[in-house]
Amino acid sequence: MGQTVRIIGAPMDYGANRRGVDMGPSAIRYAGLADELADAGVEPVDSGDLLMPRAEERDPDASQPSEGNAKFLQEVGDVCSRLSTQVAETIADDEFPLVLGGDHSVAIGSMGGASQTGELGVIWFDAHADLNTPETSPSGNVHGMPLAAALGRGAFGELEWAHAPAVREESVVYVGLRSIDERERELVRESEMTAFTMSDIDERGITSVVEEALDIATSGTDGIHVSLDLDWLDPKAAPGVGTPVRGGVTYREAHSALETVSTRHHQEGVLRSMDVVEVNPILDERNETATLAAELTASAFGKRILGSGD
Ligand code: HAR
Ligand code: MN
Ligand code: MN
Ligand code: MN
Repeated sequence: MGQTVRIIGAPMDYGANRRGVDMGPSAIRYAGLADELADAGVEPVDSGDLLMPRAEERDPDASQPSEGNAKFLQEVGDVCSRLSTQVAETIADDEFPLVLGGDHSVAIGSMGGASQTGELGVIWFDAHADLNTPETSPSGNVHGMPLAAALGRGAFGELEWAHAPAVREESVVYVGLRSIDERERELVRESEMTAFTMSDIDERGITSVVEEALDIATSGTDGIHVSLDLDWLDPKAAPGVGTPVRGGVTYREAHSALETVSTRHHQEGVLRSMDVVEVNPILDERNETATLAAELTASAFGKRILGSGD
């Protein structure tokens, strides 16, 4: 058996605008994640879920934005602080942390933990830029802010434990970007981050784009974090997400992208951590999106049509 992959469930929905993503970890497990990972040649171990109070049980008044316009920042900060510790311990034990969301704000914890053992590169497979701050966010939803938090941008008082920045701009690469707020657009253009939009994928093909993303994210870093937001895919392939955006990658392009990641990982051991987020079983059709999440994760670890490995 290969590497041990430790599954860490983070059933958080404080960062999203609608309920349901808290059921993501169960749905992805139910879709056969452990068997898929075993098919990929790695050894899955499941830590279960991080405990968290349900959003309905929170006092809405106590959860009023304390920093600009950010809902439930206190709660998100508490969960991500615990998640970060668990991710860091998993890496210290020579295991691979695979975080199941939950909404995308869990990535603040994943990146916070993964960055404790050296310079971290990040590949962000997402329709969205997730670069808002409590000041710029049009929605107040923290799942639109995790990259800003990890880069140490904006006033995230509750997240001071994160010792941001967890990542540097030049080591962050977007793949598949197609929905971006006006302020985020300016920030991306001014920054040293690399953004491969859907148009780049149209022009160059997914494999070439992901190869270059890997070159950039691995350059000058000790390992990379892959953040897979299921709304990266076209809603036809992944209907069970809270903020679907037309024009995303196809089923095959998604597999190809993650297969490209695993090929590089087998050659150079580049992957340090991963999260799979935004699966919303309430909005899904027959657990299709959760199933896809499990399959794509297996592709990232080396599952192939004709078997596993290199
Ligand atoms: N940019 C918008 C906001 O900040 C939408 C965020 C969309 N949510 C996500 N992120 N699923 O990837 O509210
Ligand atoms: Mn330990
Ligand atoms: Mn996202
Ligand atoms: Mn998204």
